Amino acid sequence: MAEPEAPATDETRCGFIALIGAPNAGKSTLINALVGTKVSIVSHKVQTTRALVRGIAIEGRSQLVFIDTPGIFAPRRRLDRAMVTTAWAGAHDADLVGVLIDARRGLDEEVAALLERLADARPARFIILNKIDLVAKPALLALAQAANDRVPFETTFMISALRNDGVADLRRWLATRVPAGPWHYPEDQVSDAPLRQLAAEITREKLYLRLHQELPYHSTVETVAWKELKDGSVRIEQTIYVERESQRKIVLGKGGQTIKAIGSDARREIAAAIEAKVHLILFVKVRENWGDDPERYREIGLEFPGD
Ligand SMILES: Nc1nc2c(ncn2[C@@H]2O[C@H](COP(=O)(O)OP(=O)(O)OP(=O)(O)O)[C@@H](O)[C@H]2O)c(=O)[nH]1
Ligand SMILES: [Mg+2]
Repeated sequence: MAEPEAPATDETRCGFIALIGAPNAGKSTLINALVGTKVSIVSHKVQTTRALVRGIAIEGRSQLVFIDTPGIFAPRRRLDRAMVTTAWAGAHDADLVGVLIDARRGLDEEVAALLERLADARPARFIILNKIDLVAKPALLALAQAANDRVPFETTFMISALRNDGVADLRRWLATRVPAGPWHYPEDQVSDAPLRQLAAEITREKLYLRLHQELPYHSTVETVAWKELKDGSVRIEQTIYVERESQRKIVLGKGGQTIKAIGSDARREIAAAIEAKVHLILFVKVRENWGDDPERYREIGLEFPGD
């Protein structure tokens, strides 16, 4: 009988794994499932993630640093361009790249264009068919074949990020694939985002969930003040920027109802995330063309693209 290979028990591993895909494929949902806690906001709308978000997980002796990226699509506005450029940069800098495909959507034009561009990308690639809870098995197999015909992938996973189905297998596989080396972050760290930024993202998520149509894409949220009070609670002030007075009215809602609801949803979640009582004060300001203001991009964590 062959001797089993001796495990290198004292060898640590650490690597960066970027998840890319079309908007709404479930990248952020998957990162949260892989990490085991919410590090990136999720909504049913497209273009929720705007900048690179890191989530960190430990699997055995391996530290896995996941990079959530904005969805990749044909950009129109300046903000779109910055998001898509950032997503590709995230993929290039990673040790491994996972391409997430919404299995129900399949290989449409947007996904095909993404695969084409990925064909000459350097890092090791694997494919993840997500949302398998919505699709029958034969269709999944056909989709896996079609994607691999376009670009050869190391392996294909079929998962449901929402139901946490197949996520543990993916994490175990990744733990064997990241390079040997020291961990980059302390063992208990799950994210590298500052709390101020996480708090702004949580409020933006609530905006996405409460507001309809295009409005969320014309707004951005910044934490402008953060003060720890004597009683252990935290007073947080945030500004929601919109582009027009009419949008400001919608965010405020009748008698301030909408902003109140957004504020109370956000306050509850921020309090849970930072484990302290939170007083959240929200301002809504009109800033025409904030989408062309370099300072707003810095706050989001994006490079300001030229014309
Ligand atoms: N049914 C089902 N829905 C899912 C699954 N994974 C994610 N979703 C849903 O898909 C929607 C988009 O999820 P996100 O995680 O925000 O997608 P994303 O790829 O990060 O989107 P962007 O940040 O806009 O690029 C949300 O409504 C999720 O609840 C899944 O496995 N099954
Ligand atoms: Mg996202």
